[in-house]
Amino acid sequence: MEKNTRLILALDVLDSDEAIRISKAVAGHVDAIKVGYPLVLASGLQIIEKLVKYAPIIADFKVADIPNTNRLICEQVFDAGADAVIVQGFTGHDSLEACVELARERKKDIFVVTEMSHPGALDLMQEAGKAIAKMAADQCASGVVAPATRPERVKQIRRIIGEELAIISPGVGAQGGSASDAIMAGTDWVIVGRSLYQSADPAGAAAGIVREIKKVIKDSS
Ligand code: O7M
Repeated sequence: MEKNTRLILALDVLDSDEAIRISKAVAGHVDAIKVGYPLVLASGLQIIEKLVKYAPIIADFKVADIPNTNRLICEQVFDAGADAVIVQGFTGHDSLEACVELARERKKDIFVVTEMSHPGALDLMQEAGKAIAKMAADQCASGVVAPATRPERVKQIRRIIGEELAIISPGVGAQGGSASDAIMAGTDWVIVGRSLYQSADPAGAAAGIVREIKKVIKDSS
């Protein structure tokens, strides 16, 4: 994934025509499009090959199973044309290794969820977040998912994983997080859903976030 605009669209719409319309509109403003269960369950896995012409596709299936099942899932998703798969880290080193090994064979990417962005992540997930980040780094995953809603956690996770792995951060806009705070905390890409796909002008909304990101980077250099 090329680091250009540093913006990833979370395309949680259900209708495939709408998904294509929005992807076409924001192409050029986003470095990748994240598709997950809502769109794929409603439109089928073949939606991935329809969208991949607009941007690289990150398949957010938060894969969380035993190693063999994880590998089978990731195979299907890579075969469908996805460039990256998001997996959970809490299932442990062997489950993660199955995904990372396959991605290496296919020259694809795996992003590992550490701590999630919603309030309930504090109940159980946060405690394991740093250990998951370390495991992702030890296994040489492509990157981790860390919450834009808690920039201080992004900072801590960056310290743990170093500079080799990427951080992608959801929670900007509808969940209250800010793109500039997340970028300043050390995230590489912000993931934005509702603020883009519910906008009357998704391209304009995306361009606005990209401008904000570029400004904060310029101001801080
Ligand atoms: O901008 P939103 O809130 O409309 O969308 C955020 C997207 O990011 C949506 O697709 C969520 O499923 C996803 N997400 C989170 O919001 N929080 C997380 O901690 C993790 C993810 C995610 O993408 O996981 C990989």
